[in-house]
Amino acid sequence: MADIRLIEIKEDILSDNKNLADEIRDMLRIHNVFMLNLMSSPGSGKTSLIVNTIRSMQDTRRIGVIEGDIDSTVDAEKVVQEGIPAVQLKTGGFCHLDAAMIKMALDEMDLENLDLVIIENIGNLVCPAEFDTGAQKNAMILSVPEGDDKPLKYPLIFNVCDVLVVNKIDYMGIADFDMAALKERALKLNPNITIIEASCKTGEGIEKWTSWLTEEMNAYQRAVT
Ligand SMILES: Nc1nc2c(ncn2[C@@H]2O[C@H](COP(=O)(O)OP(=O)(O)OP(=O)(O)O)[C@@H](O)[C@H]2O)c(=O)[nH]1
Ligand SMILES: [Mg+2]
Repeated sequence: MADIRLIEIKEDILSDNKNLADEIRDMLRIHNVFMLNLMSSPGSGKTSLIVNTIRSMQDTRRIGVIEGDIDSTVDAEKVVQEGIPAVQLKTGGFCHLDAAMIKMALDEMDLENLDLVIIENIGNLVCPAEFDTGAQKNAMILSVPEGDDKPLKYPLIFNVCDVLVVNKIDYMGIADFDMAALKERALKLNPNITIIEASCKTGEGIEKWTSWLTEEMNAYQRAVT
């Protein structure tokens, strides 16, 4: 089984986040690595989607994962069980990941032997959206039990994301969730956002998600080379 590298963040080292994020993108381009920043509330399904993605794509893409958590290594353990290298960033209270933290994690990774790095950001709909991590694309999950009103309450995260996965659609009919209203609200904030309905439990929509990711990676690689 792969090891978990553990980095404990002791202080907020944010100085010039945007410049460092751009430097990270330059570094990733040199190594031809695509990085995806995955954000959502606690429990909406980030780790589940990462595990599904690994299972669908690991035969064709070399994947690494950066796990961000205030404490614990439980999510990183789930990733290494899939045979995938993981770096755990323990933020010790910070509710977001910033470019400096991601740089520390990437320095621990063998970028020469990776095609895709997925960041599981801290479970939170507010702070993570404020920090550019250096990822090529931002993704978010909203799960059905959280409600269709979240774009009204947390607009920034919908603005900065390229794709929205509406997860736990197996709860439709149980939860009082208006999918059409959710889509209208999300698209009003961000007309370019791609919306994918999925369930990490039943597997519905996972192929659409991996197709989106594969297309983005292919477009990136065409631009890099
Ligand atoms: N019914 C159902 N349960 C799901 C689905 N996706 C995830 N879950 C469950 O939801 C719970 C939380 O999922 P995680 O993947 O750990 O969520 P997370 O976003 O990584 O959570 P944090 O890392 O704590 O922020 C787990 O019990 C999952 O099994 C889904 O599509 N349907
Ligand atoms: Mg998780």
